[in-house]
Amino acid sequence: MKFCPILFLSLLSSTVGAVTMQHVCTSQYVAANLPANGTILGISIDLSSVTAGRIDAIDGNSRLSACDVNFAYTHDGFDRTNVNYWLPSPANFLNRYVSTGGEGWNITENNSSLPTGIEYGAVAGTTDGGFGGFDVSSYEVWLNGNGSINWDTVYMFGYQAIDELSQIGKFLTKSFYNVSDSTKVWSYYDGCSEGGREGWSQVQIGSDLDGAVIGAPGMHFSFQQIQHLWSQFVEYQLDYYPPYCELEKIVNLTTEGCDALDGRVDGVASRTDLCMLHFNLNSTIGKPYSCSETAEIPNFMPYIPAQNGTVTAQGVAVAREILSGAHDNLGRRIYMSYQPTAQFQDAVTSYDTATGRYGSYFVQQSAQWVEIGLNLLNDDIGLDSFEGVTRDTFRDWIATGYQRYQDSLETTWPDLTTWHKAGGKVLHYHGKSDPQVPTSSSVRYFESVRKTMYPNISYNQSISELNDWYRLFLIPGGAHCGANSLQPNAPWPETTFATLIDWVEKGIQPKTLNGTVSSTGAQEQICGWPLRPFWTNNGTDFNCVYDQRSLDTWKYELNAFKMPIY
Ligand SMILES: *[C@@H]1O[C@H](CO)[C@@H](O)[C@H](O)[C@H]1NC(C)=O
Ligand SMILES: *[C@@H]1O[C@H](CO)[C@@H](O)[C@H](O)[C@H]1NC(C)=O
Ligand SMILES: *[C@@H]1O[C@H](CO)[C@@H](O)[C@H](O)[C@H]1NC(C)=O
Ligand SMILES: *[C@@H]1O[C@H](CO)[C@@H](O)[C@H](O)[C@H]1NC(C)=O
Ligand SMILES: *[C@@H]1O[C@H](CO)[C@@H](O)[C@H](O)[C@H]1NC(C)=O
Ligand SMILES: *[C@@H]1O[C@H](CO)[C@@H](O)[C@H](O)[C@H]1NC(C)=O
Ligand SMILES: *[C@@H]1O[C@H](CO)[C@@H](O)[C@H](O)[C@H]1NC(C)=O
Ligand SMILES: *[C@@H]1O[C@H](CO)[C@@H](O)[C@H](O)[C@H]1NC(C)=O
Ligand SMILES: *[C@@H]1O[C@H](CO)[C@@H](O)[C@H](O)[C@H]1NC(C)=O
Ligand SMILES: *[C@@H]1O[C@H](CO)[C@@H](O)[C@H](O)[C@H]1NC(C)=O
Ligand SMILES: *[C@@H]1O[C@H](CO)[C@@H](O)[C@H](O)[C@H]1NC(C)=O
Ligand SMILES: *[C@@H]1O[C@H](CO)[C@@H](O)[C@H](O)[C@H]1NC(C)=O
Ligand SMILES: [Ca+2]
Repeated sequence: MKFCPILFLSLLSSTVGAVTMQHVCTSQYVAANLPANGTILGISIDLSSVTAGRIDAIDGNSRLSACDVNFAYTHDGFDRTNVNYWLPSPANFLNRYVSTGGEGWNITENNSSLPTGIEYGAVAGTTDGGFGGFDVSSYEVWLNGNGSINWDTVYMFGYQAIDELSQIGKFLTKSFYNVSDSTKVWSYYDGCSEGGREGWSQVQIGSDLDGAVIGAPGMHFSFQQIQHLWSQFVEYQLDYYPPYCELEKIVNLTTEGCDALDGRVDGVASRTDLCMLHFNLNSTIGKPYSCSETAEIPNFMPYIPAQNGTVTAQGVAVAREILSGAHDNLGRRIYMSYQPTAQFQDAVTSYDTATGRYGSYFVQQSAQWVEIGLNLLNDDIGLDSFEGVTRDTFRDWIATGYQRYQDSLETTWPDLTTWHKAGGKVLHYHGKSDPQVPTSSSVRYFESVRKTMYPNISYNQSISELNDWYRLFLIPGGAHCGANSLQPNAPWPETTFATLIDWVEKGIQPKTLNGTVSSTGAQEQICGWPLRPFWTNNGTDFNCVYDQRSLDTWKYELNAFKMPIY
């Protein structure tokens, strides 16, 4: 017995059987439940930094309350990393812990990623990576004052900070709720985009987690950053800067033209692979377009005026070259591109109000990558011109990044034996119309893991072995880490964390994913790779089919490189 009955009753008024938040959500109680210095390699927690505050209703929902815990730790007295954990009330705690990640150059999304944990009775955590606060992006501290790379930043961003977040978080979770040694605390990771790359980093280092939900991972890091610049470079080479509306019209017409290829006319092009095989972009030439004006989104999208016109052959040539993907001067393939029906977001052009002309617009993150990550420019304005750049430069930029960051950011290690042997599960998803991370990069990695880990058995057998612990789902019509405004009838999986929990804790294998249609709220199933969705009986019967010719469209030989690219 932990409590004598009289003390028990006096402590608890309404929630009989559980300790209340008031009792445990204090900085003293939290500090007493943190790992002592040296328990986790190299980590010393600054106990004077611990704060704990109650959040009584998350997003206005009084069922969801949490203890908001913040503190800092150092590595043997050097540097300083801040972490933030939300802990569910003892009554709602379900023996779970989850680490979350960031996006872009950020390792965190602040506390916006934490409610998902609370909803499922999990302690949820996020870290600032040691970069100087939750409002500091990694790129701000990438370089030392003398211009050399700050490898502490790179490795913390690459994988170390999330691993430490998990280790401290799991310790705190057990200790805070008095979980007995014989009771398991299930531990997870959940993240998308850069957060998806961070998830793979944890799986690849064999982190001691039970499962990971990984969305649209920005893995193949050196390729991914340079890929963002490819669309702009195409416009530069073809010397045509299409109004964004023209490109969006091409996307809409592609979706329309490919809608029926999946066997159901519903405004969703669920089979971008068949689209690639059968749709001729030239059919969009001459079609009228018009758009209203769009406000600037700083660092992301320029101001776009109201515009109208007809799709031009030049616009189609730009679209075709973007979709064909980066090639070097000899025509050898450098990387894969987005699927047809993905918005041409990287190709957005800036509008000069003085001249009324469109020109190039550099995606800030990737311009910064060339400037800071590759450290190749001698000024501090970032990449803002392609003067002197050729297709071979693209290959060389990638080769430089690949070599420099192979063990920190590339995140494509294909041998997951440690993770697999420990029983870890991975639920990996990726929107089929993702305009920021090529969907095929997820397929490429899945296939690399399959071939690396199961080289000696048949294809079907290897898929079945792999699917016991790693499943990939391509989301029809899905955009980057969310539903697609251009295909509102497409499903988006809203319950991936719940699905992973069921898989890990109850052994329920997710053969398909639950998706919610944004326009209607209807539920639809999403097929697991390599099966593809196909409707028969005039769009009434849903099937997940095997289609070799379609599967072949997802495979690319990156023959501009002599190194293996996983
Ligand atoms: C752990 O180390 C930190 C930083 O060196 C120090 O501030 C703190 O007092 C130490 N904690 C304990 C319990 O010794
Ligand atoms: C979440 O973090 C922001 C700062 O990023 C803060 O203003 C806000 O109060 C926090 N929300 C809660 C519920 O703690
Ligand atoms: C996190 O919150 C801080 C304010 O505390 C804000 O400056 C910063 O932009 C936020 N970062 C993200 C990624 O939302
Ligand atoms: C990254 O963090 C910075 C600083 O907190 C913030 O201004 C920016 O919006 C964040 N970017 C993304 C993509 O979240
Ligand atoms: C650059 O600065 C870093 C951090 O201060 C230091 O460790 C490194 O030795 C310096 N490198 C050179 C070449 O001065
Ligand atoms: C854990 O045990 C301690 C000591 O018995 C007690 O004070 C505390 O309330 C317990 N915490 C929880 C969450 O049950
Ligand atoms: C593309 O389709 C979307 C969704 O139907 C619509 O909102 C948008 O205006 C269309 N864009 C163009 C350029 O026609
Ligand atoms: C598309 O049209 C261009 C001329 O505008 C032509 O050169 C090209 O061969 C056509 N492509 C296809 C696939 O029809
Ligand atoms: C097209 O845009 C011009 C201004 O650029 C405007 O005068 C004209 O009315 C617009 N036409 C249509 C059909 O929207
Ligand atoms: C595959 O077969 C080769 C040759 O028989 C053997 O050397 C290798 O260990 C096998 N690999 C695995 C992963 O079983
Ligand atoms: C998926 O949806 C079905 C109903 O369509 C439901 O029974 C099931 O609980 C859902 N699974 C998850 C993990 O949400
Ligand atoms: C097929 O379904 C569409 C609606 O999705 C309907 O308009 C059409 O009449 C159906 N065709 C047949 C042959 O039933
Ligand atoms: Ca369709």
